[in-house]
Parts: sequence; structure tokens; C-alpha cells
Amino acid sequence: MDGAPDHCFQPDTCPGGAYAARGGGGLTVGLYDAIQTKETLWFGWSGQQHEDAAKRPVQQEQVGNVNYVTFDLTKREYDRFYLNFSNGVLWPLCHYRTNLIRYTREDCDAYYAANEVFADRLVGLLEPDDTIWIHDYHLFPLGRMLRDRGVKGRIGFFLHIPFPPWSVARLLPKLDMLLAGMAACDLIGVQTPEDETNLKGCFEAYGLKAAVEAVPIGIDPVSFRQQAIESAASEEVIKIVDTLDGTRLIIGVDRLDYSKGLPERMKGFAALLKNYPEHRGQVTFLQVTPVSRGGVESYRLLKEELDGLVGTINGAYGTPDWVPIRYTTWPIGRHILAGLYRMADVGFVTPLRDGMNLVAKEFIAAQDEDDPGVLVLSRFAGAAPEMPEALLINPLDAEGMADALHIGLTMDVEARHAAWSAMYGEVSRNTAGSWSKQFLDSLEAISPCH
Ligand code: GDG
Repeated sequence: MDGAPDHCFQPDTCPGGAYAARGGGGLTVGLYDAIQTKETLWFGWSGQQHEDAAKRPVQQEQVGNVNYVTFDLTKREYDRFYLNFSNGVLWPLCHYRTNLIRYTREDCDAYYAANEVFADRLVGLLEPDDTIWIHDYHLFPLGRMLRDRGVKGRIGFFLHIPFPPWSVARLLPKLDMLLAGMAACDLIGVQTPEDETNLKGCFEAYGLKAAVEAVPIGIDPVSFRQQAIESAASEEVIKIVDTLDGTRLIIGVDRLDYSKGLPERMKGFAALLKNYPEHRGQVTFLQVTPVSRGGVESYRLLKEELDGLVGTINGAYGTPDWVPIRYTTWPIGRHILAGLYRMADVGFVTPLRDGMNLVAKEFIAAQDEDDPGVLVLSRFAGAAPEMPEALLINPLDAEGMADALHIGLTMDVEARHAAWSAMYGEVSRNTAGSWSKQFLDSLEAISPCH
């Protein structure tokens, strides 16, 4: 994987906000804006493992106002806290995929124990009045653990993934303990009004009081747009576009994750070729899908399914001089991806559930204003309520997706421009920087309850 900052992509979310630390993702960009102006401690997992819990190294690096402190997980913590419980229990639960949950008491205990390690390490680094912002489902109980260690300052928590309603969430053993962990925070941010309603319902079910607010995350559209313009003119991207041989381009970009509706997307594309044969030989679907969480069984099975589907569709519709689906399971540098978004006629974003989905926003930011592409977007992406001008689809309905792709591929420039400019307006209004500012302003406005 390329390590240069503008290519830096870690195909996963990591506990402790170490989300491709200082890479190009929306979270880091959003936080970056907020933290540049104040003395800030960035604390989280290093992404590395160490054999010996007692001897694991702590990495520390000061860059400008920001002190980056990260530490290694042990193999046991990585397996049980990170893979098994965070990604094998909490992730499917929060994405409404209860049949994929693999719960054991031992993994649950390891999750809480790892959060205690985070709390122990963090508390020694804090100043008395520090404001703390915790990120994501790996660290649900951390707020409570910090309070137990005497932390009195403001604590905020932001959940990047969806939160299910009580009827689904209650499947989790010790849900009350998890919610009590979050309720120790002064403010809990979620992506959408639906998540807000669901989480509030769960707190009410246990008689817990917590402030929950929907604060949808954004991207940095100005810099992404600039990157897309430069990238589209680069030799690397021009070379790729040349190989398309004049065919129209549909693009999909996602971590290889069952929440992203990837097999469904392939079936939608196949339905386009079946129901609208005029597009055969005229369109190429490029799906960029870096493998993630290969240590979790459901992810390995998904990859097999996807590999099979791509082969089947290419075999059924491809010709000696045309490959319908181009598919990679490794990441592509952001400096190339941005240009490919810009050159694409359709952005194809089909999650079954997604906290937000930054790809939808990046696709819009990257478009050429005079000849913009069309966004086909799942109703179940957190981005959908902000982007009603997209062609909204249900990923279970292959024929419906085929209709939307056909509409997108044949839409005239006036209609494309009208939809794009409305969505670009929204992406420009609610940016990564305004997201972190709104959250931190709301947190500051609350008088600490602990
Ligand atoms: C979680 C929530 C929420 C993807 N492939 C490559 C690549 N990417 C970049 C995209 C985008 C990011 O990764 C993916 O962001 P998403 O939002 O789509 O999805 P998750 O990773 O699941 O993120 C999600 C997000 O947190 C933020 O709150 O929106 O709902 O699940 O930036 O461009 N980047 C590069 N090469 C790739 O191959 N360079």
C-alpha cells in the first residue's frame, strides 16, 4: 500500500480515532480543521500488535499543535476486542445484520478490558479541564471508564455507523452496560435523525438520560474537487480512461464490507445489461473494493461471493473485446481515485445500511460542473436524506437499480446539472470542518453533568 500522505488509505476504521491518522479521509480532515487551532492530544491504537502487554511501546510525535500518542494492541486484544467483538458483534448489530453476529462472553469481556486499557493510558495524559472527544463503536464504554477514574471535563462521543432501534439492539447481551458507558458522556453525536431516534429510544428503555444529536459528517469539498481536477488531467488517469475505449464509466468505491451492498450492486448492473441490451459493449463498471477485516469469516465469505458474481457476469455478457466489470480488491491511491470519480458518468453507491457514506459526497465534489455525472444512491445510506436529488434506489431491487442506471446514463445535461448543483450546494454547506465545529460547539454549550 502506498504510504505517501495523499494516498494514505487504511481500508478500515480503527479504534481511538486513529482513522488512517493524518491520511486523507473525511474524519481526519474534519478533525484536522478543529484541532489545528488548539493544543490537542490525539490518542488511539497505533495499528500495530505487540506480544507483551507490559512492554508494548507507546509512540509519541508532536506535529504543530497536535501531540499524537498511539499504542500497540496485544494479539489477544486485536483478535477479541477489535476483530471478534467490535467487528464481529457490534458492527453487524449496528448494521441490522443480526444473523452475522458471533457473540461469546470471552470476546465481550475482552472488549471491556481493552477499553479499560485505553482509559488507564489516556487518564495519565490528561489535564484537568481537557475536553475529550471519543470516536466510534470500539470505544462505547470509554466515557464511563474515564468518569470512574475521576475525569470531570466535558466528554463527547461520535458514532460513525448507524444505531439500530431497541427491537434490534436489545439482542446484545449487557446492552444496558454499553449504553450506560455512553451515557457518561455529555453529548453523543450520530449521523442521521433516524439514528438519533433509535439511540434515544434505547436510552429511554433503560431510564438512562443522555444528550443525543444528529450531526452528519461531511468532506472537504474544495480540496477534494481540486485534487479531482488535477488527477483527471494526470498521465496516470488519462491512461486508464484511454483503456475504456470510449465506453461510459460507472464507478463504485467501497471497503469490501457486507454493509455496502456489493453483491446486490453486481446484480443491479447485470440487470442493466439484461433489461437494456443497448448498453452492452457501451458501458464499463469499475468497482474498487479494498479487502478489509479479512480475519472475520463473514468478510472472507463475502469476497468469495463477489469474486464468483463478477466472474459469472463477465462470463455471461463479456465479449473478446469488452469486459463489463473491472474489479480490484486492493486500494487505489486517492490521487487516482479522485480523477476517476470525475471521469465517471455514474457513481453507484448501494449500501444496505451505512452511517453516512463519504464516497457519495466525494463523487459529487469531484464532478465537472459543465458535464456532471449522476449519483445512484441507496436510500439506506446516511447521506440519502441530505441528497434527495440523487437517483435513490433500494439495493434489494435489481431491476429498480437497472432502471436508475439507465436513467443516469441517458439523462440530458440540464437535468444532470440541476441535480448535481443542488447536491454540491449541500456538500459545500455541511463540510468536514463545519461538522467538527458544530459538534464541539454543541459540546461546549452543554454544562457538564458529571
Ligand atoms: C465509516 C462508516 C461513514 C475507499 N476505497 C479506497 C478509498 N476509500 C475511501 C473513500 C472514502 C472512505 O475510504 C470510505 O468512507 P465511507 O464513508 O464510504 O465508509 P467507511 O469506511 O465504512 O466509514 C461510514 C464514515 O465512517 C465516516 O463517518 O461515512 O458510514 O461506515 O473516503 O474514498 N480511498 C483510497 N483508495 C481506495 O481504494 N485512496
